[in-house]
Amino acid sequence: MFQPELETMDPAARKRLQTDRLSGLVDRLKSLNVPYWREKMSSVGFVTSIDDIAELPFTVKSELRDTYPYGMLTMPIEECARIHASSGTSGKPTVVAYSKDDLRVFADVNARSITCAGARPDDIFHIAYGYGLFTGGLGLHGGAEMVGVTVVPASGGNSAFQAGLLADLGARGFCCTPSFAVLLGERAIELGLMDQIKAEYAILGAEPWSEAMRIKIEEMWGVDALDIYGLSEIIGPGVMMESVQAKGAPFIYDDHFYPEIIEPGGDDPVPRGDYGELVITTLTKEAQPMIRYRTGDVTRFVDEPSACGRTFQRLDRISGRVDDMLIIRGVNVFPSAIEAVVLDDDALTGQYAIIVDRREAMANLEVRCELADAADLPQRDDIRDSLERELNATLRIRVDVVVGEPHSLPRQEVGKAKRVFTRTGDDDPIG
Ligand code: DLL
Repeated sequence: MFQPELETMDPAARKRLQTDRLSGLVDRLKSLNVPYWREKMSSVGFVTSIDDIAELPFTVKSELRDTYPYGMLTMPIEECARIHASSGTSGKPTVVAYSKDDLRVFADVNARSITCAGARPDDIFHIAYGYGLFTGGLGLHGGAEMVGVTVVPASGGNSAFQAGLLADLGARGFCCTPSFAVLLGERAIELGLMDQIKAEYAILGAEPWSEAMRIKIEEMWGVDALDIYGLSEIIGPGVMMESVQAKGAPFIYDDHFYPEIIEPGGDDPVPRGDYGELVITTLTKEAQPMIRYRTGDVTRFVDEPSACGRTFQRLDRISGRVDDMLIIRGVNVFPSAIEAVVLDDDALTGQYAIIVDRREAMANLEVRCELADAADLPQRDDIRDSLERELNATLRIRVDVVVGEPHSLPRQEVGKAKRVFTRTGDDDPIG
């Protein structure tokens, strides 16, 4: 463990720490002479227990846009140490600022996460998340330096070159998006490099992925594939992480990021263990704290102690975003549920695209995938029929499946995988 005392803290002691941190944060925010915080905190009283958090107002993403770029800062921008940003869908990016201490916490939680995956200081660690305004590259990088590994700051893209680096430089661990891990694996196999690659763990996140995808990546690479979650508004990567001993239910580092789960679209908590929207309060962020930030990500609490001894609260891996949930003829469908079925079929590569066909009043769902081996082309119709049956049974709606030839679907070299496309006209949305 990177910070064993903090990571195995007795839950009652951690609750006292959370209360102290929240009450200190609320006092500080109430005393600020910043218009955004004056208004946000105007009706907030003093906090005497972490459970008082339910009385605080929520924060939503549009507030970051409305106060662009620096309206939510609690300190002058000149005193901040770094800025990151995520590209917005409507023009302006979402800007987030870090103080020096925020960067130390950012590095700490990523060092915890890399250690959770089994990293040791003598490892070579390959970072294939984008460096730059995106938090992935620099976030994992700061953590990796704290652990003391030798960092290969490869950044995103250029999969063939990166496969060569992994083979030549001897990385024991690497990190990237799960979709890039598949692309990189395909390249390594095509180039005959897989046998030379000695990686033992992969730290994957920044986009939703399924348990079936984990199995595929673990088999492809011979690694432990572990889920890391985070978002720029809260800090970046390192908000949640799985440990090797406790796959399936990542920890949320709740000494820094306090979680609640509420009804999607509503304001009340769901019963403990039910799925809902993850809401996070930053207990230690200085430059740009977030009070009850509605992440839009769907998960649930998993109240099982972990074999690794860490005592943070655990959550289910993120099933998707509230706004990515497709509603097809009244049935709620998460893209990750489709992914799980597609990946279960060994005849397919695991690449897929979901097309929501809205040309008629009732939306139709089409799933495109591709054969792993051209030798299976004569069986293509049987493979399609069996996948349609599986998808119908799992999702309880009719799905049209198209099985393409090997490599017929586009691969994405950089950024988060786009899996869902909408069809409104006659053009093919995937092009
Ligand atoms: O994606 C930070 C990050 C970098 C996380 C590297 C993990 C690894 P944003 O660009 O702000 O930050 O996007 C955050 O991505 O609200 C989720 O919807 C999604 N997301 C991130 N990690 C996961 C994950 C980074 N492990 C948004 N599983 C979040 C599912 C994830 N979704």
